Amino acid sequence: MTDDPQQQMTTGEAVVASLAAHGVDTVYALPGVQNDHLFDALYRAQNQVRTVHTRHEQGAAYMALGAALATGKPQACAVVPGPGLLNSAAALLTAYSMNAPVLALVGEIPERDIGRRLGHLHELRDQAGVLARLVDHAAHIRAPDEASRLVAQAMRAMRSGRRGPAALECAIDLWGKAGAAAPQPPLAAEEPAIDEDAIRAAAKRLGAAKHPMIICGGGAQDASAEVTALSAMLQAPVLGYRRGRGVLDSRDPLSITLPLAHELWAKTDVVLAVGTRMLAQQPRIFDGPWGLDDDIAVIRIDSDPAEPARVRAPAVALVGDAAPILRRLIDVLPGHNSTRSSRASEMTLRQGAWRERLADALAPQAAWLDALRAELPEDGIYVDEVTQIGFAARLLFPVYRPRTFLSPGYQDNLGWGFATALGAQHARPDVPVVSINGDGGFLFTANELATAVRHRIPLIAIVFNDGAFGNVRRIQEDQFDGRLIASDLANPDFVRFGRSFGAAAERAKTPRALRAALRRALQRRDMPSLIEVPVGPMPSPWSFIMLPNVRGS
Ligand SMILES: Cc1ncc(C[n+]2csc(CCOP(=O)(O)OP(=O)(O)O)c2C)c(N)n1
Ligand SMILES: [Mg+2]
Repeated sequence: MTDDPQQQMTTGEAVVASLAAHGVDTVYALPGVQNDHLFDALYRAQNQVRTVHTRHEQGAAYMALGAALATGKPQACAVVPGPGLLNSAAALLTAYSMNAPVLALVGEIPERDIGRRLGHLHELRDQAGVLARLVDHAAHIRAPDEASRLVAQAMRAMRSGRRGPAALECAIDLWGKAGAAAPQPPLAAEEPAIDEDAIRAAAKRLGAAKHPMIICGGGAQDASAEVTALSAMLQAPVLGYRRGRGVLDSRDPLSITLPLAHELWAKTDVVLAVGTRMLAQQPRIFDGPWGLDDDIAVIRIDSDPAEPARVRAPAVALVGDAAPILRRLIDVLPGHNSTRSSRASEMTLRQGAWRERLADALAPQAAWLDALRAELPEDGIYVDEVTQIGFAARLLFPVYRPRTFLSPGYQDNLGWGFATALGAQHARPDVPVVSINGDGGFLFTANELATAVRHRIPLIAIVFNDGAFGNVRRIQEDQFDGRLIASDLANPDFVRFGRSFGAAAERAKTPRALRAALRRALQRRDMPSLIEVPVGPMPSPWSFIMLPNVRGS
């Protein structure tokens, strides 16, 4: 590779140079013959782009996802075609549903044979069609002189409109093809102009609101300062459930989770929804909704122009990146808003009552989460899983900063957590990352302990071991008269399992022991730690999550 734009380079070299030009410093990858020339380009570019190889393509794509979520910046993974791509598909699906900028570099069979069904190694019928269903932006690279333009376009697509993953394919015989390649500078993201009429309309509605509420989703994670300011101006509670946690610091009396938001919902008259699908409130899926009637005005801020009216037409729609839109709203609101008296004492009382209720109803989960919160520093990152502790954390784990509570959103796919957390820890070596897991979910990607050891990634993984797909088992007990099927688990000895990889591993049987184990793990900055926590069945969180309609429609 060279700085001279006239020099010859291979397609692989041109792609890697373009990634570096876009600030991508890592490719999470698993090699194979179709991508040999890409990996040779990565070899040559090691001073600019690190290659972190994993033990399964699922791990590579989840690591890129975790890195994207923890940093808010585009990340890349590289996989072979066919089975390699399909192995990464659950992570790409999750990146799509979470609007996370993950670029997948995907190999292909020889260019001339695509579509001929000759039976090439890793051939997947209509791979381009599969990719087009997984991501919004996909392209096929055929030559070095196309590579940097296609990388730049993919990067722009991942940062424009609804954010999300992209894919670039290249055939086995074209990664190594040499030619002149002119580097393409990054393209500016396409950002719509802010609709000033809509800003005024939103400011009027909010200024006149008696009981406003702000609802944050993942799209609000980079607008924490703005949401905090607006919340204070309006004395509006801010709901964050899964992806919106941490936008408003949990220590703020106005920062609320599902149950308290539901308590306030019947009276709410104006909602400012920031980067959220409003899954809990709108009538669209089975778990909910809380209801929307004509007495509630909803103002939607979303980067996807199709989202605001997808279920129900909003009172006002503002399309674009949340932070600049909220800043305009903050400028204009004072002309329509009066100084509001503080709701701090009222909200503190309500918070206290719910904390007590949840800590009582979900006592075992709350005790383990208290131990974790007590040891995890303020800027430490918690990575969620589809497990009893995770369901409770979404309701009661205090979160202090944006991008420190990574939860998978509507996919809620079991087994996403450990490898995603590994990517988060790799991309944020400056802060500790803790991955919580059930024994079921952990073994989806526990093989990546080998990656953690190989690349010296100091992730802390806690495995809550109840010997079961506990959530499934409880449903079978409660709703199917105890006809248990496919929900019991035969597990390894997790401590010996972790140690066999070279990780530090120990067992903690009480919350106090968990705190001590976490303190020891937090000292290790060049090796992963695994803490097994043996647990029994836990009380159901679902009555606090699937909340009834309180508005009639
Ligand atoms: C990809 C995927 N497969 C299956 C499920 C269904 N599912 C939800 S929770 C669960 C059991 C989780 O078991 P474990 O990780 O041990 O957590 P526990 O409920 O025992 O705390 C299953 C199978 C899912 N959410 N995602
Ligand atoms: Mg379990």
